[in-house]
Amino acid sequence: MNSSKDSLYASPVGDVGAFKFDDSVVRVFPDMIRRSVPGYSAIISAIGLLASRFARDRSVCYDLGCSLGAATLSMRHQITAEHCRIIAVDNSEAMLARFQEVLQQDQAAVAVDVLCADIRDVAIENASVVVLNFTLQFIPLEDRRQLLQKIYQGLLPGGILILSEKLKFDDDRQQDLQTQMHHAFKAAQGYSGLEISQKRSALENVLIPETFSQHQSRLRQAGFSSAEVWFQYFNFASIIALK
Ligand code: GEK
Repeated sequence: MNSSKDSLYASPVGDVGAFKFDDSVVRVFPDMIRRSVPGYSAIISAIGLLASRFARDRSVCYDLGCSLGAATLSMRHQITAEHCRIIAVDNSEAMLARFQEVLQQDQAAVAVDVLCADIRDVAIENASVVVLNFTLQFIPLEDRRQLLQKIYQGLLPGGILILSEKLKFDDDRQQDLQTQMHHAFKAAQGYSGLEISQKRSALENVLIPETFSQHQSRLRQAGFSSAEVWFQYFNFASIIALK
């Protein structure tokens, strides 16, 4: 997917406002997420592999908080189940307008429905695969439990939730180290100190990370029989939760 280079926070911004998924972000999003989230491309590829294993005939795969549809496209090109479709949901109109353009250039047997909605309001039914790839972290803390319960209930027996998140750590030294290593990763990707600190301010109170044990216990309470990390790169992890 073509994308402009992310330089949104390259110049000093007097008052760094809260981060929004608007047109300016959409223009640079693929470059931004690849240079900001360690392991992003590996996770996207693995979502396709997992979907090819877990997608069932006549079931639905959900991509919740799909942005420009990277996880949807990865699944779409690897699913071999018959009469399986993907429902991709995001509440940013700007993201979905661009995603629709991308979809028009993409050919594959699996149908994709794109829905502009809040993922808290979307029914999850007949699901074999649900993806929350760096989306739950933007949902208010008090709504996360209900969303995960809804996903659990909408999954078929043997279904899978792939949950990728930025993590925080109980131990202060670990928290500082992982944060510094993430910033070192971003610096190695060409972001300046100013870009890193202004982006950090913009995401404050917008992206709320939790610890792995908070995620694991809530997933178990929602009904999942097992929830384990299958991938981690510094403070970014992806979890497989099994129904
Ligand atoms: C990827 N999964 O490339 N309802 C619907 N969408 C929402 C909501 C909500 N309540 N809150 C946030 N979003 C993607 C990357 S980005 C992650 C996901 C990031 C959407 C928001 O509009 C944005 O598109 C996405 O969640 C988060 O695999 O930018 O760090």
